[in-house]
Amino acid sequence: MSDFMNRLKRLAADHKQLLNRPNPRVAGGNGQYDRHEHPVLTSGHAPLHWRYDLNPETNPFLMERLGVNAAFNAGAIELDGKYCLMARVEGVDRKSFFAVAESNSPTEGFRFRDYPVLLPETEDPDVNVYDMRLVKHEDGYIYGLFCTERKDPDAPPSDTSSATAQGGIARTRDLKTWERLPDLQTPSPQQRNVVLHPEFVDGKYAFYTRPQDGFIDTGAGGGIGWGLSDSMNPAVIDKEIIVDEKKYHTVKEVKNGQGPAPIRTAHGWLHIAHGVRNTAAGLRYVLYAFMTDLKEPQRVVYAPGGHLIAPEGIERVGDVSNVVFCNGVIAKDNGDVFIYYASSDTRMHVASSTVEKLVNYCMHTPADALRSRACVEQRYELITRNLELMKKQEYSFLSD
Ligand code: M1P
Repeated sequence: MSDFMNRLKRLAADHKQLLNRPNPRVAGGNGQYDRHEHPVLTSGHAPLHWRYDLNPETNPFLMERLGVNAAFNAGAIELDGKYCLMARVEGVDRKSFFAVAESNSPTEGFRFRDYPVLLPETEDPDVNVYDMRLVKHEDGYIYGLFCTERKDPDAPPSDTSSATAQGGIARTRDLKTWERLPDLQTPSPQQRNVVLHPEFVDGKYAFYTRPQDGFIDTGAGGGIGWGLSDSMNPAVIDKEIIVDEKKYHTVKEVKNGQGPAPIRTAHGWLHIAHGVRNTAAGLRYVLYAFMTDLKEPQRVVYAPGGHLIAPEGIERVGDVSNVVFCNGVIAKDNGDVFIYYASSDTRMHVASSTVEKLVNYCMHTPADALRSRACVEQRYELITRNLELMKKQEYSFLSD
């Protein structure tokens, strides 16, 4: 057999092994959720026929011709009995694009479809698109809300990196055929992390936004915003209010952003978001949770302090290290919740939980007390209650 064929067979065998790798839960979690042993999607999951020219005549060394650098920040939806991830796939040329990976299992066996999404453009073509939230809206469409990035037209010629970010919108019924709609218009100069609320509010489309003055720095943009629009074509928000503000000396001190669309529960809308703080080693992104009122989804009713998921182990390292980011979650009718989160702008993971556990976490975890002394007082209260319990016979093993 030729070297070409030998190499291709080996590549195919390795790829198959990666795709079929079992992904058991990791025991010993903190009660809020369980991690799983392996990432659910990586650059290595990209099909060989996306990356290699498989013709020995034109590619005698079987080189990668269009490499894939990363697969991360995936939207998620359950459709026709399949778990579908809308991954942000990044080519080695740094451009991101969207691609659906699906599986019959929520935690393993994800395979990309044969082709990535050929997203229609607006009259002002996107230079880069990323971080799609998939929202099944009560109007019957599945909306894809994503960030569309273009070079800043006001940047001086010497500045070849300033960009502008806006909320891009497309819709579909089957994740195959896409209709591109005009970008969201808001009073803010830039937008990222725009998410559609799944239900009408006062007969209007409701959006979570993240107003920002600059591309990286949110400036006066004070946190996760909220606004209403009469239509989706075009979607126009005249007035933006802040739902969940960034706050000094918390996990969302520098900025924050809505994750996936919130989950409807009996006790309110359950939100997963990301919070960012600065450190000597750069920005640190963690996930946190909160709940809003069922009738007024813009009103926070429970806000547990601190992070829900922070990067751990291998998750801490990647193209943009010390980052976890979530824009996809699947909540099943039986109450199971699968949180799809990316680590360090490189790969996708899943954490398994339930609506019951996450609601309990939100309702009964103390809010951030915002000062060291007040936080110690919170802990004193917990310790004192526990020490009382520990006097009982059935707890004696804790003191042995
Ligand atoms: O690099 C970390 C994340 O940075 C951005 O998120 P935010 O706008 O909240 O800072 C996004 O580019 C996101 O894709 C990326 O994971």
